[in-house]
Amino acid sequence: MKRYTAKTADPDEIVAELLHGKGAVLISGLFTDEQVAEARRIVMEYSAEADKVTHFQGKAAEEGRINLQRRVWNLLDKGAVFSDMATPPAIMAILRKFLGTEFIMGSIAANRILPDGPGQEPHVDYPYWDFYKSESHPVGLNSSFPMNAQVSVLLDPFTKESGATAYVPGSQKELRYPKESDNFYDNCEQMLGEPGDVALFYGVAWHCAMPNNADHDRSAVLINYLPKWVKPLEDMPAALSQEFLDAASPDLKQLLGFNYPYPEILDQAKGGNTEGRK
Ligand SMILES: O=C(O)CCC(=O)C(=O)O
Ligand SMILES: [Fe+2]
Repeated sequence: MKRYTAKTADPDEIVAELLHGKGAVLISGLFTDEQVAEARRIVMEYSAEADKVTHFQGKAAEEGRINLQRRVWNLLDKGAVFSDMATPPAIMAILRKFLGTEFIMGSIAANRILPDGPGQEPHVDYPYWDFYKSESHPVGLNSSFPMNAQVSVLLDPFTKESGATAYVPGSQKELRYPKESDNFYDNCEQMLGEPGDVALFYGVAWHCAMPNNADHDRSAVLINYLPKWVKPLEDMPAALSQEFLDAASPDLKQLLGFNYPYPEILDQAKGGNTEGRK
């Protein structure tokens, strides 16, 4: 996986790497230690109990260990630091090229895997996440243009031992769900990094969290980005207060879909409503 800093993260080079190269890059230096510590503190607090829906549990569900993988959803509501994590200028510049200038956010959640916690099953991410039912998607759909970008902001050391996200380099070039014969575990690399690093990847690359065999937690903020016309996974505007929405920065308003507010009742629209919701 190629490594960049905010200064060296050239958008054209990274877009090419996501589409035609390995499908994932690492970018360091986008957040301060204080921001990372604050985000981690909030994630730990909200995940003290295991009660939230999570995905791609694989064998862990059968083994009854799903309580060792925990989610915290709707992070924008849980601390101002997450608004900053969603909109670093270097990421915004790359994603404007990758997903189109008016791209949106589909979800911002944390994934915490406790010591001895299980890995996930290899998968692809939203909106392709149920591509094992490929017939439920349009005929001929392929990964030549992206309908997804994933950011993981690492909150703990991501090492082999702690279960850093694994992915198969190049697998983003063919859109399909991974299967047994792909020998995922023989062909994968891991997204190794330090707290505060960002792993940016094209979520059609086959990937999964790996088991946490370290003696510490392994958490990350997972942000899903989409082109403006893909239906987001989390209904963030509905889950946030009017006060939050009114105070949101222009970048955040874009990510929340205010710049492209469809569907609308066009019978009642006063024409050209591209300025956001009331
Ligand atoms: O936490 C990780 O390492 C990856 C999580 C992931 O891929 C997902 O939940 O979709
Ligand atoms: Fe995923």
